Amino acid sequence: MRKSTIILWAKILIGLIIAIGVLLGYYYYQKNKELPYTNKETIFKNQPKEKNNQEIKISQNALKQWACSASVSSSYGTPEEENWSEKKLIGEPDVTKYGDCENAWAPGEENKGEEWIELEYQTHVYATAVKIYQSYNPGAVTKLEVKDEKGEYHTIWTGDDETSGLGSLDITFPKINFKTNIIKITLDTKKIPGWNEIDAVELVGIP
Ligand SMILES: [Ca+2]
Ligand SMILES: [Ca+2]
Repeated sequence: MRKSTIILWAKILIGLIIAIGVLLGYYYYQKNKELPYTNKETIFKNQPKEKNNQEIKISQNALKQWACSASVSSSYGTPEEENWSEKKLIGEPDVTKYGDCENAWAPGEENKGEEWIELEYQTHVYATAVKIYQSYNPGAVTKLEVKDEKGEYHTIWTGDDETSGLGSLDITFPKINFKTNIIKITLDTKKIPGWNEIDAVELVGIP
């Protein structure tokens, strides 16, 4: 092989190594980048605002989980066309900026009125918080219920959802005396004009 050919191949090889390095760097940057969600805390009405030692201990031992399955009253996405379907509620948030996005769930109609989503999690926990990540026209959540192991629903929170922009509604409450792995969220989609989209829902609790 001529010397000039060897130099050419060496240059191509170095170029390829640099290109792969840049692509890998970009991939890890995207993967580890924090999503720009802001949060709006709402507290169960009987709970004092100051955190006491007991609560701090609870938060340290808490398990954080993302939904592993979901069912809904209706959805814009069909089972074939998964975009905006209930499947988009599963796992951690993946909408990167405020706006209409197929990675979030959207109801079947824009402003029909009452809609609900029900999320299931891997591990049963004594729940202490639920965080609802909303990515488009937030503020329509009206109620949070948790289902006990006998299948009964318990209302944990009702009220005004003041989430704005790309934000999470964080509902914290005292540790409840039964374990749960299913939660149900009710929305009033009439209340907030436009499509009310939810990206993901986190359940926090003690296993
Ligand atoms: Ca609406
Ligand atoms: Ca999502």
